[in-house]
Amino acid sequence: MRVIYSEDHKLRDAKTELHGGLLVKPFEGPFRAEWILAAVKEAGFSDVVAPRDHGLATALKVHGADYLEFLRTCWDRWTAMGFKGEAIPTAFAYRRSRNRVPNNIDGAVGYYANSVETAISKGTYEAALASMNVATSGADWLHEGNRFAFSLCRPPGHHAGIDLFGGYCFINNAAVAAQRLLDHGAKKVAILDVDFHHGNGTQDITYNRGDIFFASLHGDPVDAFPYFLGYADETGEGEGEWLNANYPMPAGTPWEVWSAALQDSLKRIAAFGAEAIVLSLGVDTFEQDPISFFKLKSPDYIRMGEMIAASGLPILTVMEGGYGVPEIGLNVANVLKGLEA
Ligand code: SP5
Ligand code: ZN
Repeated sequence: MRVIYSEDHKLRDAKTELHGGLLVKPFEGPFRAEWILAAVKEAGFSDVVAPRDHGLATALKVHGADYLEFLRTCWDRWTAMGFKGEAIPTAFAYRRSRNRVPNNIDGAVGYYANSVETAISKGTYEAALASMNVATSGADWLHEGNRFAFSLCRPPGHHAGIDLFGGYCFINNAAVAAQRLLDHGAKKVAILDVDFHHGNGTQDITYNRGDIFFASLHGDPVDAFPYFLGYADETGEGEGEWLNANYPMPAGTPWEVWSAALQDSLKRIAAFGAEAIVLSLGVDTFEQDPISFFKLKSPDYIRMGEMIAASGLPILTVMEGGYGVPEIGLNVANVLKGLEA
């Protein structure tokens, strides 16, 4: 298992997250990648390399050019307004409003946001780019004929849509990596999202595409972030009809129930004829996660890896969420162990 990691994740170190009406220290911070890297090394995965710089060409196939330019310039435009805090939107394109991009950065932040807990801070764009390169470098490792890579992405990506940020995500690392596998010659790729939260950004990007099957196992959106997508009746459109599979599950869901959904998603991936799986791995399904409500235990992550590897496909694991407790490192290492077992 090759591990791809960039120190540049540290450039994303926001001071604020809007939570329960307060600006708190973000749940998503540099400590996460450090805990995960330490645990993965501790578990014997010692082939850790830095990513290559792949530029924006692949990202531009899944994100709008205007959106990437917004991410690049947001912090400077925000500080040029004289604002003292981090960039958090205050006004939105909403039902029955027009969808024109305002010139004013205060308005533009609202236009491009799908949720507002996530502040754009100094260095966010640079860290998001590094995270994307971590993912695409993993895709290249698979393309070179290897079966497994772990892209230790931070910030995460699965809530980032075509032209939307939020949920701690800015560039959709998994979608860009899948695009890179397709550009390398794969005809069909699956993205399997096992993060606790629905991969609304990935679904946005893949919903009408015939070359990517998207499956997401997550907390039911009637009760869980990101609330407005992730229902089981979202099945894809156009060339992507029947190529979107959502598995919403209730509070308290244990491994026995969760793993049945995983088994079903793997059947769908096989039926689709995927040539590779991009695994959007969040370990916020853990029973001790501070913002989630599933009940997976540390040994369950070994079985998760084993079940996914039983697909027989090459697997690029891309880091998404998982918060609060040092066990996130152990849980990630357990998935990697299960994959290679
Ligand atoms: C990548 C990823 O996992 N992003 C998740 C972003 C979630 N942000 C909002 C969380 C709101 C949680 N509120 C539940 C409080 C439970 N006490
Ligand atoms: Zn999550």
